[in-house]
Amino acid sequence: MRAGARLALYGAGLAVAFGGAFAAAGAVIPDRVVAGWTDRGEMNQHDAGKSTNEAQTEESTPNGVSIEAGGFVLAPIAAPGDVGARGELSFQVQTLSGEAVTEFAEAHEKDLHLIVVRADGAEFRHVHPQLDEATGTWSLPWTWDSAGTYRVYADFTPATEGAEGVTLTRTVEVAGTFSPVTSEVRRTAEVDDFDVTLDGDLTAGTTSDVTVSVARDGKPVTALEPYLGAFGHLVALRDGDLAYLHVHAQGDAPRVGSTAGPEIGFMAEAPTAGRYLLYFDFQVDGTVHTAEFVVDAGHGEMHGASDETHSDDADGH
Ligand SMILES: [Cu+2]
Repeated sequence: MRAGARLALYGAGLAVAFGGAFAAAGAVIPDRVVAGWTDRGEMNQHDAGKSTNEAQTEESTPNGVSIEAGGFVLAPIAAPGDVGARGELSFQVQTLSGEAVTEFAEAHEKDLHLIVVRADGAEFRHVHPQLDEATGTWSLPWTWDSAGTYRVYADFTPATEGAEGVTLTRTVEVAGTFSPVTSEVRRTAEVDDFDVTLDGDLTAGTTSDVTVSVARDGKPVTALEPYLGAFGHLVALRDGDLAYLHVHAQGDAPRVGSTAGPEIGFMAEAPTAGRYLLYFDFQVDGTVHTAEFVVDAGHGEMHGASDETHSDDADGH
């Protein structure tokens, strides 16, 4: 199995690519735009010899819904089992033969990005555990704030030359009284003393401009600081299967001391119509904040769906 090629297709196929498929298409990416799967998207171009059937099958496999990908497995996660219990969250990335992986390639200033979110989209965390290079165990202090089923994502790049990024995921159950949150479309977020707004519509199968704007006390914030090598990070999860899309700001890495804002642009390509949960990380005055949005992607034009009635003037909804 050509793991690299398959991963490339994950990126392009799941297309949220929020940039990856966009890059693969050879289009021009504006400055300040964001692309997470650029590498995977480019890999896709080298894959032209693949049969259409094979490519289509693989493209339908979304990123970040499996414990296994690219020859790696996310081993069971150890974590406190109850709300409020202080402890540690730890895990290993292993090869298919069960060996712990101890070397990773740095991406966006970290060897591994850990995303933890409750299955209803609440309780989002984006953190960076420490690796014990002797054992291959990643860990960090951990306390759950609420009960429920959680999805834990390990987003990393293998140390092998030319390797593509891998996202593995597992569920973790946390005991306690569970109060699920029903997601509703939300384009503005109040986080700490910031008002953050998401503009732009998502349409399935097409690339859309999405802009995040940050204000404080009604004034635009132009003091967004570099964080993990970008002025802002966007994680997108597809509601329903929590397929994962980690997006970083495109363009030159910000210089130390430089700032940006109030707007950060992203390219978004939703693979399917329906709901997406977006988490925007940004840093001001040395503190990282996360704004949460919920948006619905509309149905785009379906290619090859010739046997379906298609209305070209269906703009009335
Ligand atoms: Cu990270």
